[in-house]
Amino acid sequence: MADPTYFEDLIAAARSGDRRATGRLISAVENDAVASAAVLSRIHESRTVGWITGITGAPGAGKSTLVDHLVAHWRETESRVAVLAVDPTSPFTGGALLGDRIRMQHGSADHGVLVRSMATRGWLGGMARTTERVAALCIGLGYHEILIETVGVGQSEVDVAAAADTTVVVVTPGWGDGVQVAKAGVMEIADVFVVNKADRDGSADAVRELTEMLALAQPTDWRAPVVTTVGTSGEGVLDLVNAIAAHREHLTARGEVAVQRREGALRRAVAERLARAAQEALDTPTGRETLAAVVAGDIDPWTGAGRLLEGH
Ligand SMILES: Nc1nc2c(ncn2[C@@H]2O[C@H](COP(=O)(O)OP(=O)(O)O)[C@@H](O)[C@H]2O)c(=O)[nH]1
Ligand SMILES: [Mg+2]
Repeated sequence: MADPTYFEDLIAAARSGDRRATGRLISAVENDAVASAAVLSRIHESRTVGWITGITGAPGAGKSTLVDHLVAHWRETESRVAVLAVDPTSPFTGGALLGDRIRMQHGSADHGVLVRSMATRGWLGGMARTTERVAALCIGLGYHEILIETVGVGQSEVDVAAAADTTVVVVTPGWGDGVQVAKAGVMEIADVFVVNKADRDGSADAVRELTEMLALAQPTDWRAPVVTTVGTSGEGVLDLVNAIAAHREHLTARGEVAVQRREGALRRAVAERLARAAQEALDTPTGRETLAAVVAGDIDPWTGAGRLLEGH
């Protein structure tokens, strides 16, 4: 790994569709701080035509089913697609169900589709950061569409949404949890709303409730459209594709995508370097002494942190 051409060779192979090389790069980015920085600094700014779409919503809402349809749609136009699944409850994580379904549809030799279940524990800063890094890697490797499927409604989803260019929130009819959606800040992160399972009663009510909530929200220059889908039949999927495309055009026209991505990338790089420095400070003899003093109750943690970081 000391060989500087090691990652360059892997990147070149991955760009031409070599799956093993792609897998190795992803593992490096997921598991190792130094390797991650080495890889990501080498793919920076390369032919960035990719778009990152985050799909979030409660377990069972139909996210994976919709992801299948999106992949199928994008493969028809020969786009290279990467699916990153962050859903720990998804059968995909255990049984590779989504991966199997996608491979069944497109053939195991379809090198245009990458399906990856994210490691459940990132090395630093948790899943959200690991996902961001892998998404950035996929962009650099030339994937056109990157889909991040993540479960639930909570801080980690909000974090993952920050890594996405377009965030799709999936709800289902009778989602009496509309208030919870509002509370969890999902209204703010959604660029597109999907009411899936529109074959069930109450989908019109769900659409109305969402539309009313959106009308009350702070006006911005993008109002999230509400799309209805039936995941099992594929009905409405084209509307979803078009809504994602419309949001992409909107952001691109404002010329802010590159700015947002670069700013986000710098913030993450700084945060990672500082987190690593913190770990390294703890691993020194002074760090271990300080830790022992805090554990023994001789000094408080804040004094300990000051001693380590500022040397007093
Ligand atoms: N009736 C109905 N079932 C659906 C629809 N979309 C998905 N499902 C089913 O809902 C279940 C959960 O779907 P899945 O995509 O795994 O949800 P996820 O947990 O959000 O990824 C599966 O049994 C799907 O077949 C839909 O539009 N209507
Ligand atoms: Mg799923």
